[in-house]
Amino acid sequence: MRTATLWRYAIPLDAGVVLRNQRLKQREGLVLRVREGEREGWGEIAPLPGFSVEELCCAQLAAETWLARWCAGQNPADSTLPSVAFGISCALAELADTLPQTGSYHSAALCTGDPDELFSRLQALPHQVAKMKVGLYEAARDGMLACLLLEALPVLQLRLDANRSWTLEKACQFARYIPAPLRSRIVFIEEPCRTPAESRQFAVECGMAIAWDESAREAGFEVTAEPGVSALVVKPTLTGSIAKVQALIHHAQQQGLTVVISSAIESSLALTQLARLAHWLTPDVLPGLDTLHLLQQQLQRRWPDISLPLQTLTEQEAIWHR
Ligand code: OSB
Ligand code: MG
Repeated sequence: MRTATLWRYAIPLDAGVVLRNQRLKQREGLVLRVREGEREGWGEIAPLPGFSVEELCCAQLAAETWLARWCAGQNPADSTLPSVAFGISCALAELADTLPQTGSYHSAALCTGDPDELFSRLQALPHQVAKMKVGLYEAARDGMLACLLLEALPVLQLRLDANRSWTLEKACQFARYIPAPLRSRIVFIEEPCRTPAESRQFAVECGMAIAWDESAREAGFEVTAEPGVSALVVKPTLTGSIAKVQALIHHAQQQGLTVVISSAIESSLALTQLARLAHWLTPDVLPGLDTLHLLQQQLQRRWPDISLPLQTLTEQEAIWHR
């Protein structure tokens, strides 16, 4: 017999989490548990406001419809809503024991905010790989800060993410602050410019490697080997089922791109599953999963060695059950 349960969660976020110009106060999502015989599997469905195409209410409806059919013995096609397809596929993969247990629990350290605090944090890193958001302030400030960090920490590798905020001129202005000998330690800049065309031009003209993130999710965008493009950032919650994520990763790797599995600020439940996916599908690359500290609680499962309090769902009322 098959059964399924859905819970809804809300986790307060750190005051400073700003996404696409909106301040997000709490992270909301759904958690599902499926059972068949003696086995069970868990998944999380958490569309990210400003990034996901679907909203939570539609995701809930789609999940209920899908799960009702599954409980009735059918095997429906993946939901067209990426967060729903991803969450359900995780739960089914656990049920079938096809998502390996070992996880990549070290990430590129996400740096936001205060340069002084940053410095001591980066020094203590086991891997000396950090990711810094750029494009929020003046390109000159970003350039000087990146340069300062690279000079102070001689083995530090930096991934930068501009979230499409620069014009080509601003991006080139940034690059001018980085002396040539330091540039090789900027592994890539994610989405430097407002359009993919400008980003490509920046990569070629300024000789800095770029990575695709939001562009790769746009209709009609083809992930291919191109001059100056070194990596693809994959956010499964914004992409779809594990099978779809796997196919995309395989394709990008065949094209010679580095694939970085990354978070869409999921709770510790999905984040640990992303760590397992990363260890399985991109074993040689540090994932971009350093977002747990933005949340004030963990959910249902713990991230190793993190002391944040744990919220458990099994003692809360479910919103749906079959
Ligand atoms: O632009 O990569 C982004 C998180 C939520 C939404 C968008 C982004 C992110 C991250 C995740 O930066 C952390 C990472 O990729 O290392
Ligand atoms: Mg990005």
